[in-house]
Amino acid sequence: MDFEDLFNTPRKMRIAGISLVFMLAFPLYFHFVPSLLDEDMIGGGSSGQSGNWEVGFAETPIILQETQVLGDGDTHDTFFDVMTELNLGYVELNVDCNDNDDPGPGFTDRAEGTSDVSQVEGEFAEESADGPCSGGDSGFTFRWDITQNYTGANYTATGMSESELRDMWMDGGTGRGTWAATITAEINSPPSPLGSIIDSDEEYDITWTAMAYELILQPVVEVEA
Ligand SMILES: [Ca+2]
Ligand SMILES: [Ca+2]
Repeated sequence: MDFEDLFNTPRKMRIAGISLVFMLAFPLYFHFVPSLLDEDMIGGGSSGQSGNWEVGFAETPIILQETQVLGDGDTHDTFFDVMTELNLGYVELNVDCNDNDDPGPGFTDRAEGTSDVSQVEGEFAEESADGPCSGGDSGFTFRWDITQNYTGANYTATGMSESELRDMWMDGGTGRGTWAATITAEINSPPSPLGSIIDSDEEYDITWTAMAYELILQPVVEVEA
C-alpha cells in the first residue's frame, strides 16, 4: 500500500486522525490510571503515595505549677487534669527543691514521689523516685510518652506516605484524664537541739507539663538533575 493511499479521501483522512488520537490517548490513559488507583484505592485517599517529607511538630505545652512547703514526712497529693483535641507527645512531672537552710555541707533534704496513673486513659506504668534537694536539676522527674518515641524534633522521612506518617505520629486518644502523684518530704538537719530550728521544712516546686502538638507535613520536592 502506497503511503498516499492512506490519506487520499476525506474519509481516510478522518480515520487516520481518529487513529492518531487513540495512539496518543491510550499511552496517556495507561500512564495516569495506575497512579489514580494508587491514590484512591490502594493508599486510601489522596495521601497514599510514598515520598519524602519534612516532619515537624507545632507544640503547645499545657502546664500546671504549684509550690508546697512540707515538713519532714509530710505528704502532698498533686493532680493534673489533661483534656485536649490536639495530639499529646508526653506528660512530665518535675519536682524541684533547693535546701540551703543548713550551714555548710550535708543534711540535704530530699524529695520522694510516687505516681498514680489509674485515672488516665491508656496503659501507663507507675513511676517512683527520690532525689536530693541540691539545687539545679534536683528532686526528681517522671515522664510518660503518650505518642511513642516522641521527641518533638523535626526530621526528614523517606519513602513514606502521608497516612503512614499520620498513623505513626498520633496518641491514639490516650493520656487524657487526671494524672496524680504523692510527694513526700524528707527533712535532714544537724543532730543538735538547734537542728530542727535551723531546718524544719523545705519548699517543693511542682511542675506538670503535657506537650500537645500538631503534626506538620511538607512534601520534599525532588529536583532532578
Ligand atoms: Ca536540710
Ligand atoms: Ca530545708
